[in-house]
Amino acid sequence: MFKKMTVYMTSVLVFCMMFYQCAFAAENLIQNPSFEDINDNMPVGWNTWVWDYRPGVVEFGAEQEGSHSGQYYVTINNKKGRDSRYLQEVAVNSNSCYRFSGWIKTEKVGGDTLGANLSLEGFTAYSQDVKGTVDEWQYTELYIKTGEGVNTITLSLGLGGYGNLNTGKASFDDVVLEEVDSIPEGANFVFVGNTDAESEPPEDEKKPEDTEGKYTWVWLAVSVIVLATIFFYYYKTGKLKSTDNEKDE
Ligand SMILES: [Ca+2]
Repeated sequence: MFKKMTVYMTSVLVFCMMFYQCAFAAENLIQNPSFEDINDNMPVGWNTWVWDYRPGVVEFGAEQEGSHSGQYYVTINNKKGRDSRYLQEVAVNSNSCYRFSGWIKTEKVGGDTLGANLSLEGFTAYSQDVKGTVDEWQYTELYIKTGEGVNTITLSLGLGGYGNLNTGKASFDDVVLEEVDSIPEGANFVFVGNTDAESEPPEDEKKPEDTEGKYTWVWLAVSVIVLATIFFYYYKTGKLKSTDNEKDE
């Protein structure tokens, strides 16, 4: 009987945990984020942009050997100093926080100016950039906060940046845009919206609230109540007593 009850209680706990995981798992908002959907050597869902475009100066394309995951990743090869990017417009919620992350490696990227990075089109805030020749995939991220009335943002995977023209080759794989509850203290972030709000962060940002944490407590409380009810039922019907006797034997 005691064994039966333990199994039942464990099942209830596991169910609660699984429900929590499914209900609150973050969703990647990017289309074709690992670049596995390739058409004519270009990633589906992404556009390209080059400052001072001239034929043959910049090569965009998909490669297969040494991906971070899956079969493909994408590259930018600047043969002359350029600001070159893959761009994708993504729908977002206003007054929300996001984490934009991805993996980058480089070949012979100039060290004197901005290297390969993640950013947003139209903004001069960048993720930690990667320069020189770096064979191992490097994780990099940039937090984003959207203001009132902001419905879309345009993600940029770039080599160089505004006023930062660079040469060499940059590779990108496994980019993720996910909504987060708050921006970690001291994290690099870009505010999209009314610039007045940028100097005076909204109230919820000054006191970041861990809503995910709150949900965890709700589910823990529910689990405890369910378990307590079962326990009480067994105690009341006297089954628990016989269970203890069985255990003692
Ligand atoms: Ca991939």
